[in-house]
Amino acid sequence: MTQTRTAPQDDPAKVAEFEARIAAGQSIEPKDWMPERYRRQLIRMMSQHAHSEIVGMLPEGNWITRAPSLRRKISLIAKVQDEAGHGLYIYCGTETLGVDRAELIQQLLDGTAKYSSIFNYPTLSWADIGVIGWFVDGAAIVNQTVLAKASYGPYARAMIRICKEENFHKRQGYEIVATLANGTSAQKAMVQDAVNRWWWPSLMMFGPSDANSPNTAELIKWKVKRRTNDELRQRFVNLTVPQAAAVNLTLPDPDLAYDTESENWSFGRIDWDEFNQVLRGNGPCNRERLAARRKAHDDGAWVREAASAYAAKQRAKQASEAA
Ligand code: FAQ
Repeated sequence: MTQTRTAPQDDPAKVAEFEARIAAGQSIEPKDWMPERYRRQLIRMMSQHAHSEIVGMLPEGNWITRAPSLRRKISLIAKVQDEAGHGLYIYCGTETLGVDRAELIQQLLDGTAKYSSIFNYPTLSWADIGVIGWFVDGAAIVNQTVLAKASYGPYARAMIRICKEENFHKRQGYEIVATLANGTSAQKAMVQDAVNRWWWPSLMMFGPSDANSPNTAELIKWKVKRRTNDELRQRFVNLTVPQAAAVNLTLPDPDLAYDTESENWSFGRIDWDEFNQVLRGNGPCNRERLAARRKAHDDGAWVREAASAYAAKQRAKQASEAA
């Protein structure tokens, strides 16, 4: 882990005052003074999070037309729509740090910004939609419940609402999984296959191991992160193992074993080479996801132009009425 890097322009007395506020558990708000490095770290993490929500709509959106019943279709549309909303709250939160949303979106479209590795895997069957709700939203809840206590007020408050919605998402996913697991042998095989494919990428969502996480020490020090990547990954494993057993599905890890001393489920080695490949843009769907976002952005240009023209017209009208 790297040492805390303080930008040269930061006044040490102000940094000390800021860190005393953090230590006292106070929330940092947009107009409060903050070290430049804190601001940059938040922009990095929050914008990556917002991008993840937006790109995360794609694997599931792929199944809206093929959901097996009207009820499933309604919940999936609502879920995907919620994810757009989460992206918007977090982009708004990021803008409170003085950065323009258009700039952040451009970084995503240019391929210079990261988004969660998990969304670079394909959704091959309907069971994948259940398993995404169970694993991916389950992992997001573990991560974001803790972020709801982050030191930066706008981010923490966005997480409270988002976590409430993620709980519905997880339930709809687990319900699909439980239904398929209790279904025909073909349905059970389909859901087991989805579990096998999504388990390891879901563990990678929590980020590199603590020993290889350059940002964790600084973010923990400033109480943006309240738990390390490995701590949250372990919590997710501990919660998920009994959920898999309850629906008679197996997790694809022969090394899973309960350790009575630590009361944790120990698990096998994560394939970090695969993780790093996905981060470098070489996952199964990286190119497809970016191409889809670029197309959506281009197709939506007329909406942005119309909205700007309408806003300009309203401003002109208000100005002429005030004159
Ligand atoms: N994928 O030093 P660390 C969701 C990057 S939302 C890609 O450990 P940090 C909802 C990391 O950015 C899912 N990149 O970094 C949903 C850094 O790169 P940089 C997203 C990753 O920030 C459900 C480098 O590796 N959630 O699922 C990943 O301390 C269903 C070194 O890593 C959030 O973003 C990864 N998995 O910890 C939507 C939560 N892991 O910038 C649709 C907020 C690490 O230095 C359907 N974020 N990297 O070039 C966080 O909690 C943290 O930022 C971590 C990473 C834990 C993701």
